[in-house]
Amino acid sequence: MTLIIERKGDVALVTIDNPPVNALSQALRQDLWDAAESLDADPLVGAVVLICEGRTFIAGADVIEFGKPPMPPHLPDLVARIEMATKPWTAAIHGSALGGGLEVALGCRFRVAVPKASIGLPEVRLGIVPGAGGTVRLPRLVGPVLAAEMVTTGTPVTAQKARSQGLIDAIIEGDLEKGAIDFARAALDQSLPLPLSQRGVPPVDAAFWETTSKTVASRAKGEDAPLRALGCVRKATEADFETAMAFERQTFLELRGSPQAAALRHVFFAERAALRPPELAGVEPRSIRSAAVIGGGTMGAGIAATLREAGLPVTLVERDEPAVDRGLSNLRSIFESAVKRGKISPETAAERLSGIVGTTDYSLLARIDVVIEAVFEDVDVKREVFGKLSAVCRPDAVLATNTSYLDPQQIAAHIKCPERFIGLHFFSPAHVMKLLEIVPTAKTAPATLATGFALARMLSKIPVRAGICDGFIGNRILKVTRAQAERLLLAGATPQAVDQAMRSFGLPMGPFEAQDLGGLDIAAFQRKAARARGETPFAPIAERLCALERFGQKSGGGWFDYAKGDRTPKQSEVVADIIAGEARETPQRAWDQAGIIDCVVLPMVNEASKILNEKVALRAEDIDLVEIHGYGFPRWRGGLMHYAEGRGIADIVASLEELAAEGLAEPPSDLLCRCAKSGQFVFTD
Ligand code: 3H9
Repeated sequence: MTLIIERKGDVALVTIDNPPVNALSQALRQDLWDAAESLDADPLVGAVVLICEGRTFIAGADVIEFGKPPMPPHLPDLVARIEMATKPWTAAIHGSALGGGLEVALGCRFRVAVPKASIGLPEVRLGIVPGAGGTVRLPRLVGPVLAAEMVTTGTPVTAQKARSQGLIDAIIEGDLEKGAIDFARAALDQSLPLPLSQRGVPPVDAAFWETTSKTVASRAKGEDAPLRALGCVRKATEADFETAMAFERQTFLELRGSPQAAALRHVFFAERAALRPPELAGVEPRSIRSAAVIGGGTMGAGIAATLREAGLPVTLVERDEPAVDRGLSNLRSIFESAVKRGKISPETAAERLSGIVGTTDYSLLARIDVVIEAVFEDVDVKREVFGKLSAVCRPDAVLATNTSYLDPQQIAAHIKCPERFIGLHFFSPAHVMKLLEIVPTAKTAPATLATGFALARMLSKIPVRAGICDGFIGNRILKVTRAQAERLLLAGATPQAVDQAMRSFGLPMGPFEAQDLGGLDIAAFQRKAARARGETPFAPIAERLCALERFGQKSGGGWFDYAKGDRTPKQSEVVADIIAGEARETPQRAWDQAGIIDCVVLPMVNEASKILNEKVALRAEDIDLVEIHGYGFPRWRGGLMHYAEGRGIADIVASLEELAAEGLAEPPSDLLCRCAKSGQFVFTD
């Protein structure tokens, strides 16, 4: 049973109980349909309240059913059935009313919600548009402008905004069930509002559609659903209700079967699975009630900010008082900028800052649960920090390093109780980037590893377990991206052409402009360390730029030139001359966008397959998450490995062989060749 019906005087209380998120499975749709029929027939019922058990109102259609043929009763019919019920329905919302959940609520005559509820149509995030009248009824309730914003971004609104825009009729403080029943009963004494299907849409200026289309297209970066969703809202303003409904349904069905929707569903489930790695089933994490960060630079301050956002008290340790002050000032800047961007209130910023103690005194860490080191990337400096930590911290406190490319086992070589040690690799800026690579050593205890994943959940990060190698998962693939980008320059492409091609693929930035933004000096430092280890990193042109102190935007030029105070990349004659000089020996050829993309992306797939084969990543979808959340790989392509499977592994193997024959890439790996037959990254030992 997914539904319970109780009588509360003349109000029927319909409670949905379909864990985990009350998604609208076929069984639930049928139960709701039957409830509408039986309650209409019941003379003792005057009104109906629809409420949910568990942590949320209806979170939407059941995404698991999207891969199967649609089964009746279809959601648009169910919403219409509720809307036409002879007894008025009131949706009582707690948690989230999302997608089909909001569409059901729009079919109800009234909507009430608790103050913390959030309400939205996030379908575009799954590569689809609302398919049960969301784009047609919502503009009739809140107007086309807010409706367009909600359906094209997928961002939910708060209960307060929903109330102010007429999306909900009341906010219920206190007990939702009682408040909703009282509301529904009181409404019986007033004349009923028209069902949304019978209302008109407020007019909107024609120029609005032109401007909004441009904004949506530029934000979408190759993703189809947002513009199609805008098209549906526009149709709702220009056509009658039935025509607009048919248009929306047609668009929904087309997109539901699209590769982009399949990719976005893949990411949706991968993100959730990432939080619960099967190898940690049954392992209890340690409790986390306090945290400390060692080092208040950009990385350390970002980590401290994200810990505070999760409500943890934070101790920030630096080597001397001026460094403590700088660390606290970095944190203040992070919070102030969040206030400026309207993300948090000044009060919240003050509260977050007041929860941070800055100190030089390690003895204050004696009772802390998790300590994260984010000092200079030097193994001796880090060892010294962990020497002090292992002397003062509790033996069961989790000690973590944020190193991005040193070997965590070397850092932890001398600590006491090494089973509590782990790598937690945050990405910069740590309070913004979602990815967290979790790197256990051979001695890390399962409970420590589980604590890393529990911390990721607390911080709303996407955790991916990574094995130890140079660069772990993400930076190891990034090295290949950058090397390939340079190979292209040597073979006749320009930095502009490479960046442009990668943006057309869906990346937010090309590899050269991204290096100019982050600074070329960091990678130069890593290459120096690699050479000291006897490796021969490939970056002939980047090395020449660094020798000229062209470190990127911060030094006024890198791969591109920059005018003072202007971040627009401009072609550089200096760089063009360096490339021409370095490319003297390399055969030149013309490059189109598809060729550039293949020359960058396919070697990334090749490296990723080695990472899988070496078990540095345990699952192909973990690599997808690393690329999406750490490097801006287009989510709608499903990540690097999902893209590779869709493109065809056999085709990739053949293309890599051609590139390798021209000296433009490594030959395909054994795993890639093995997977070419099945077309999937599934392998057995
Ligand atoms: C839609 O509605 C289309 C309609 O317009 C038209 C139809 C005709 N279905 O996120 P969590 C599972 S499209 C199936 O960790 P939280 C999830 O996989 C839909 N399963 O919880 C996980 O399973 P497991 C539009 C779903 O508390 C478990 O629930 N709606 C669905 O952190 C817990 O999830 C959306 O896009 C689903 N719709 O966050 C909303 N949703 O435990 C998507 C979740 O086995 N959902 N699951 O790993 C969310 O945004 C969050 O789940 C929510 C709760 C905010 C609700």
